[in-house]
Amino acid sequence: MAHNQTVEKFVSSIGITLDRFIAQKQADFSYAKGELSQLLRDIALAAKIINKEIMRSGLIDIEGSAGDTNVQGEEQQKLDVVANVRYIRALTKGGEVCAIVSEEEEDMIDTGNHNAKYIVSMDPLDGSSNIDVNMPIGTIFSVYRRKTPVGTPPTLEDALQKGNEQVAAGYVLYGSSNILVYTTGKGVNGFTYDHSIGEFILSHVNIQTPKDGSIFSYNEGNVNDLADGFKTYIADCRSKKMSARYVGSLVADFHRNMLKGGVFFYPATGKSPNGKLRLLHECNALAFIIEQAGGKSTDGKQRTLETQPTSLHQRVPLIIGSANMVDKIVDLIK
Ligand code: P6P
Repeated sequence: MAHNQTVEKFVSSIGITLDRFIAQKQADFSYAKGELSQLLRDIALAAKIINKEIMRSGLIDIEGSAGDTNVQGEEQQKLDVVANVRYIRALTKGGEVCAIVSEEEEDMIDTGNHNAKYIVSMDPLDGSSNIDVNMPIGTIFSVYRRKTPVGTPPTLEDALQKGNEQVAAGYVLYGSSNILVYTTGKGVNGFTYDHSIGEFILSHVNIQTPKDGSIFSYNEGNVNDLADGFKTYIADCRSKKMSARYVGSLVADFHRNMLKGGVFFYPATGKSPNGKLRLLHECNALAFIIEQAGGKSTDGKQRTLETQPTSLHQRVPLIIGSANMVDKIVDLIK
């Protein structure tokens, strides 16, 4: 093998790291002075740490219940609590965030960084009941510019912003491989984690979701609770022999459907009259991402991103994915 081919084999480019991509894209925003870039790096750091703990969760007694319930009344898993602390610490120490709205925290957290411009809403570890059975789980985050003056304490006005006010949104999927996907409103890009060098490397450029798909995702156990329009849609999917795929981990179902084309829906049910998923911690971020990827997200009546939040832990019905599939469901449930 010629010298240069040998050398080439060992010195091929690792690709674009997340840090370098963020820096390059910072130029997209004239007002940006690096704070949002630093914020995204802080999230990526926490994701790397959480990833390490998830991968060893069966070995370090970090699985199972933390013996407490969160504000949702759901049993907290140990990793829920660990992830919550990791992200809060990373964002607080990073200094770019004045407040954090976490699914695991009853109230908005004032980080003390009152000169910071941004606020983050997040679900530190979604789908955590899947941890003990090695199913994929995820982190979901939204970034907003604060409404209150810099230098003052953050207020609920900063937290209760519509999803269309987001400046960035993303998720981390801890799955067969780990991928961080985010948007700042100029397209959606995915970065796969290379454990050997501890870097997220650009792997999915400008993700666009198909307008149609052959995957539908919902919890079959709720079918008797669903409005007739959903039952009609489900029957139609079955008649077309579409694939029913439901992991029970929102980030995993969302990511697969976005890449392949499909629709996920968690409507109002008897047990969850407003739907189960949280507007601020989960739905707004995924709605921003899916719209940037050419898809749609709605509660059945209005775009998810136009919903005015009224409380930190507000739940909303969610229909999200390929545009034509979302449209069809909306037409049927009208
Ligand atoms: P169900 C996990 O608890 C979660 O919040 C999402 O990740 C997931 O999509 C949904 O709930 C699953 O809910 O009622 O189908 O078990």
